[in-house]
Amino acid sequence: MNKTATFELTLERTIRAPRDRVFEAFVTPELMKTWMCPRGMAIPEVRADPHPGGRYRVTMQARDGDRFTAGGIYQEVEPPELLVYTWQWQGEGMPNVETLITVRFTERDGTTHVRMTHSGFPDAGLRDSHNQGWNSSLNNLVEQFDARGTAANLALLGDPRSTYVRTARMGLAEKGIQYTLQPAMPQTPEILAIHPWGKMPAFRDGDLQLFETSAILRYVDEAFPGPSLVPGNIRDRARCEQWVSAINAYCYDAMVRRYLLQYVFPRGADGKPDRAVIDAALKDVAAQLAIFDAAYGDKNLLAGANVSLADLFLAPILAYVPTMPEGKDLMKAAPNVARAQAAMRERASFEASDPAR
Ligand SMILES: N[C@@H](CCC(=O)N[C@@H](CS)C(=O)NCC(=O)O)C(=O)O
Repeated sequence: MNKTATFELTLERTIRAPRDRVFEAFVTPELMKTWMCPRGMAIPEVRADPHPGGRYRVTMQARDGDRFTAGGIYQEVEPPELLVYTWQWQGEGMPNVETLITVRFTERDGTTHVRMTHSGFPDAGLRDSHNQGWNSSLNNLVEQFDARGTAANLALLGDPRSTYVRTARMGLAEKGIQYTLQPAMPQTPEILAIHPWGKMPAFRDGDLQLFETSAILRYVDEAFPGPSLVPGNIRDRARCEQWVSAINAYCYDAMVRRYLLQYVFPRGADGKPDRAVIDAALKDVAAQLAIFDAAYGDKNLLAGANVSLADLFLAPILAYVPTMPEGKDLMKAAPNVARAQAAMRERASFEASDPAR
């Protein structure tokens, strides 16, 4: 061990599973593969010989194909209570320091409490980067045993009536991810603690905080398994991005801010909707629906062969249009949009994110 090393980190988790099964997940290669890397990475190779003096090796792979390998020697293996092993990164450019991991497994009312100490870091920076990596990995571990574990880590803050909140909820549902919806209104301290502009949604995954729906769903998409929310093909991916950007820049303004919200929160004289604002918005809404009508043609999706962020951004906005006085006529004039929206309404993610539920 490096004698000058003094930094260490400790992480704890309570897992709803028997202690021997949690212990196994730390030392059995097929199980280690399912969680022992930060979110968004995969483990293509793992070897383990869990007895004192035995070696292990874990290779992690990032989405861009870059591989990182760590390995070490088991010092103490006492199933299902204690595991002590050295940890050292391999390969050029990796920190050349041998550190030590101690994991204690304690039974608590039918759950297992895991306490992991990783010691021997020569500086706080290296300790902190490992802290992030292990936090993410241990979250994976918790979810391997109990999908409800995700809901304890993931929180989406906002009002379910917001189209952006619904977009985020649809994305999470499409991925099959459990999360907690924390009701919160814009500009409140809960939202402002994450979103400097005070808008919703805001998002938390453990210690990670994010704002902006697109960023939230990009993270969720890369960090979790499940169907991809962006097309695999580069042209379709660019088209997806094009529609997300246009919906954010033009459609939300016309369809929601200047049209829907004008009826819901009237700002005209006598507290009535401002007709001039609505009429101007209506022209833009009709023009935008015609653009989408042409874009859909005989298809029901905006980009690629599967539902993508583009569809998830548009569907919650379109869901409000027919509820407006002129909405049904607007939709009648755009039959491809009406058909594509009907297909989106059939999706479980649409139902699961229904603000009325
Ligand atoms: N660009 C943001 C837009 C979020 C947004 O405008 N949210 C609306 C609700 S749909 C909001 O918070 N409005 C309240 C406000 O502007 O204060 C995103 O993509 O998340």
